[in-house]
Amino acid sequence: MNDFEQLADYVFKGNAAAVKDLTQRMVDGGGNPMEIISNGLLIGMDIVTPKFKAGDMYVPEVMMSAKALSEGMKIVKPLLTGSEISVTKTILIGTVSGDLHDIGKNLVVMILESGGFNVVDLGVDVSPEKFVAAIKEHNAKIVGLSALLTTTMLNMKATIELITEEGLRDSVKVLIGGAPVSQSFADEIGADGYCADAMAAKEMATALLN
Ligand code: B12
Repeated sequence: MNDFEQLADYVFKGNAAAVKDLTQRMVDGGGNPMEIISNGLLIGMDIVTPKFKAGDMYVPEVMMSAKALSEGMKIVKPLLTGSEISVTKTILIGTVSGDLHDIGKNLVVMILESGGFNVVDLGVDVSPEKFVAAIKEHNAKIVGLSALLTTTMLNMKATIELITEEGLRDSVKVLIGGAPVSQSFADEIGADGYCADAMAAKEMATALLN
């Protein structure tokens, strides 16, 4: 196995410490950061995705792989040059007002990062105003809203309404997710898409930006 294959295998196996060590060694040895991402780290996650979909891997294992990947990303991301960063598109994500659930959202963040997206995580209990301010600040192309409560899912609607009022609706796609929401709810509130899980979020985000 060469270093890239070894790195991919460590990501797949969720070995965060080994990913961190090997990524650092590759960087110290003069490895190209973009190649380390594309030919190593992301390849590992590409092994995980179909296995998760087929039911051969479960959420905790996917989270370990995603955590391992993010350890590697932390080392190489700061080394990317301006032009390399600008090809990665920015996605904002947050759990809507009144809602403190973030396990699913965090999983979505990790999987989107594994897909090469620049993800800005606004955290939990994020007001419509905060979403709008962040869209402006980061020039985001996609905003992801998470809600786990039947009461707070209504704040997704309020967030989309404010995005529209602020004249930003044509420049940003809105994705929603979380246990109580559905495609029909997405249609009802005028979201661009609903995703049942993190893998679907990565696929839909990729499709929306292409
Ligand atoms: C863990 C948990 C908590 C933890 C949260 C910890 C944390 N840091 O997140 C704690 C203990 C704090 C908590 C608190 C409460 N909880 Co709670 N909680 C849960 C529980 C058990 C699991 C949720 C979870 O993490 N699932 C695992 C993740 C991986 O799945 P997921 O969130 O669905 O995310 C996936 C997809 O939905 C999707 N997705 C998620 N977000 C997004 C976003 C985008 C953009 C996209 C594209 C996709 C996407 O991708 C994810 C990954 O594949 C659920 C029950 C359940 N089985 O769902 C109850 C549940 C959600 N909680 C519930 C309740 C009632 C509460 C409380 C009100 C309890 C109370 N009385 O205090 C409080 C509310 C606090 C608040 N203001 O938010 C109810 C909600 C009922 C309802 N219909 O509204 C549930 C359903 C439990 C129940 N059966 O009663 N909770």
